[in-house]
Amino acid sequence: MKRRLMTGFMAAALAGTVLAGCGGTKSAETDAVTEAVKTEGAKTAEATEKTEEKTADGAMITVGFAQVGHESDWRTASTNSVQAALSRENGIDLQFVDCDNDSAAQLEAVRNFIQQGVDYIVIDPIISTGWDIVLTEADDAGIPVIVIDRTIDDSDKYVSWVGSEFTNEGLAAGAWLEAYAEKNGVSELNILEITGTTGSSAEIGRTSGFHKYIEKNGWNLLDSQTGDFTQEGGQSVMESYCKSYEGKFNVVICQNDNEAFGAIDAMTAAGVKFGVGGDVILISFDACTAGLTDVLAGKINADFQCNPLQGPDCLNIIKKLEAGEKVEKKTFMAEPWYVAEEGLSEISYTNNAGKAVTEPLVPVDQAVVDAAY
Ligand code: GZL
Repeated sequence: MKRRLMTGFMAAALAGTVLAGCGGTKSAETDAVTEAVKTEGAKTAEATEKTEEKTADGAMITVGFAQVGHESDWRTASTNSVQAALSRENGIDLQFVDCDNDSAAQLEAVRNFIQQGVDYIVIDPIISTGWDIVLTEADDAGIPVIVIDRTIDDSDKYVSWVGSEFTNEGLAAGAWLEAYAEKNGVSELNILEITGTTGSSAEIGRTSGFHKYIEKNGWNLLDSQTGDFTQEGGQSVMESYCKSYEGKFNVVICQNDNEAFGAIDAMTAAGVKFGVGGDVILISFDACTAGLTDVLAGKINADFQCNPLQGPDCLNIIKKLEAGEKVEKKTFMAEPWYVAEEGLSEISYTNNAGKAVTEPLVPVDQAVVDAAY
């Protein structure tokens, strides 16, 4: 749905409505409304000119996309998916801003899109709070906002969100570790955690879900520090852990593959044996191609997918809005759980919606790696 262009006819109708509905003195009211019509008329002329300009360009729809940054393989796949779908061939003029994991820069990018008068704004929010004021500004400007991947938790002034159930990802990881430990006779779990960007819904959900299993089983969480979803972050935290907890840990959980790559480098340098047949169980999230390659090699024991491919969903939502159709407020991506060994074929747990679920575990072979994002 394009922002509605106030035609002369609509402005007159509006003036009629305002006049009939106000009850103030007629003459003052009439003057005020006449002024309003003049202003709307000027806007209409400008907007019409803009539309003609767009028509000359083949009616391109302008979309502003404020992306988290470029911190991980997952992010690269996310950016590529949106840029491939919101393309000029599909009638979209995409204004892309890489916000470099900087929340202030992301708010500024959205405000600039509002100033530019884009037709739609797409946001992958770095953190889940601090959004209501700028979303109100977009709403006042009549610009629909689509949110992808991470969630905005302090405002509902957006038309649609497409992403992952992060708490379920954490619950699934806990359920798998519980079953894996039981099957392999690991009675004591001493866990080191490397979390994602603090305050992102991905970090909040994965932490919340996995910690339910720590509490349920009395597992020993030795330490938890953020790796900010980067390989450098994962490596530096793991280097510190290898010094502080040498010989005391048997589980490392990283909240994305790039942190796991860093942890692998650090544990390898420290002579720690991890993965299949090792002393330390390594768990990760995202299941990008490089992550699944490490699962196939037995370096990562289990990798819980987070699906980055929301580009086609964005395009479909925009097409529906342009056609005046309703869109879903929330859409969850389908996400498999991958494992290095075939010992366990499924996990059962109560998901974040309170539903008892049983979900398959997918053993990784080369075909799975080749099909990864
Ligand atoms: C989760 C996504 C996270 C990924 C990381 O949906 O926002 O951010 O898990 C990425 O790899 O950096």
